[in-house]
Amino acid sequence: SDRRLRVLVDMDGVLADFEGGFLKKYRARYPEEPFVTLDDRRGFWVSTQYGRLRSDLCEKAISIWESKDFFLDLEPLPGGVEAVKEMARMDETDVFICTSPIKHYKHCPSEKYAWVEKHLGHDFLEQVILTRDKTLITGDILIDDKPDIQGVEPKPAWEHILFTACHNKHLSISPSQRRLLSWSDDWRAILDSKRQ
Ligand code: BVP
Repeated sequence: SDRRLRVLVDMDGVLADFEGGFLKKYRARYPEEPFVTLDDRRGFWVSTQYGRLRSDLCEKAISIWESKDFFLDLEPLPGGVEAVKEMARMDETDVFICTSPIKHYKHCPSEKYAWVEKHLGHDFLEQVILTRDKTLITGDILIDDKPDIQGVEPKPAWEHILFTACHNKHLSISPSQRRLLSWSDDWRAILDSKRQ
């Protein structure tokens, strides 16, 4: 039916711990180099903040997520996998994982599928949307930790729910924008608010 609720859930920073996985592997590979603690993270782009710390650290940061097994090895963020499984079981609800792969495509896209299979099961691969432009995807809500989600569609169908992450927790957002503080927060109420 066209009254079904369609929920789009981002992967990195929402279901998978990109920031924690990055910092752990960066420190292991570059133990002598400076780093940014998760508490000091500001801005969505890790590479930009590392580049400001010292210009050569931008490419060192990029080398981490371009490496084999980076995306596959990311730990699930607390409660995310359980929440998405529960959403998928709800009546009149369709849930899709909507994630942007990096352009260094050797490992990332396949490892994103492998991560979903590992943590959500083989059948959930049906729900994966890889796109570099989330404005093209229609849905009622998009739960995503990126503050500014832009693309070619100026008026996306979804309401963006900002998922709180280390890099966005200090941002003041417009009064109309809603946040999900974590998967312990009331995501069910946000879904219910969009049902007809
Ligand atoms: O695949 C992730 C990691 C990558 O961008 C994608 C964001 O996808 P969504 O969360 O929006 O779906 N990524 C890349 C860089 C720098 C590239 Br140069 C970064 O700093 N942070 C980051 O997440």
